[in-house]
Amino acid sequence: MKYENILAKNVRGIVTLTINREKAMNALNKHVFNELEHFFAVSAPKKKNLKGIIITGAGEKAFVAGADIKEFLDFKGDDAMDVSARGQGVFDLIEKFSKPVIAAVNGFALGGGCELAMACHMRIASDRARFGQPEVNLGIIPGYGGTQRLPQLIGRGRALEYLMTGDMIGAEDAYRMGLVNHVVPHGEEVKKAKEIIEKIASKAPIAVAKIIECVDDAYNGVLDGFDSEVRSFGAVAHSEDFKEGASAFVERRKAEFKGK
Ligand code: CO8
Repeated sequence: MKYENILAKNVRGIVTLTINREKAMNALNKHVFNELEHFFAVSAPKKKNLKGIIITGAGEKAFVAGADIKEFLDFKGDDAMDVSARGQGVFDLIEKFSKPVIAAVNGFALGGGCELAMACHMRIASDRARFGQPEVNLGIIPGYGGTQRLPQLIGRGRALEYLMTGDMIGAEDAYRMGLVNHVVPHGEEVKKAKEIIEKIASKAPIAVAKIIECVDDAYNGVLDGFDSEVRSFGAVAHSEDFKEGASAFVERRKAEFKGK
């Protein structure tokens, strides 16, 4: 598959994967999902001597500013559960990948972008990074695992606050809350991620793979919150408020929600 929305650069076994839609703040459209899926399911597992993968965003401003809101406008509510489940499936490939995957967060990581970063095994933030799940401003809820992974990382109370207010989290606060592993001066996030991957590459690969597997099992085994998220997402995606929220964003006006 020829990638057009992501760039994959392999330097001595560390692949830097750049989401490459700078003009749209690297928003995740269906093509990005297709390419990410192909990369993690087909291309990366075949790479010999792969040490790890770094995911970052093109340009200076955004890691990924969310799912592509413009794609939602001709979206039929009936497709919503499929879209949510598909996004979760692609992010699960990242979470379950047997080598370290690190998000180098170079700017806004909002909505699906925050969810992508949280699906990675670790997050390195530029001091300019800003995180958040602003879906509530659009009249929907996170659909790619955000209601599950945010509480796992920062705790239930804080996660509920950020999910319900849609407020953004700055890099230092993200560090204090455990959302990111390190904060570095802007522009040094990929370098820091490489240092960590090089260190892990010196450890036993099967042990590393098992650590990833065991940690994931602990989080994903007991309650199936992900299923519940898919059902709830399907329900909110039928609402008038979702159409209003997405239209208001594109028209650059304040949304007027009706609770319908
Ligand atoms: N989708 C599409 N385009 C976007 C997005 C996005 N998420 N974010 C930014 N863009 C575009 C803008 O429309 C603009 O394009 P244009 O120049 O053609 O008008 C360009 O990127 C630059 O954006 P701004 O002019 O807005 O730049 P600012 O620096 O003023 O603001 C922000 C940057 C704060 C990042 C702002 O763009 C913003 O708030 N973006 C939206 C953030 C957001 O709400 N993200 C959540 C999206 S919903 C989501 O991710 C749901 C996940 C689950 C979905 C399941 C699907 C069924």
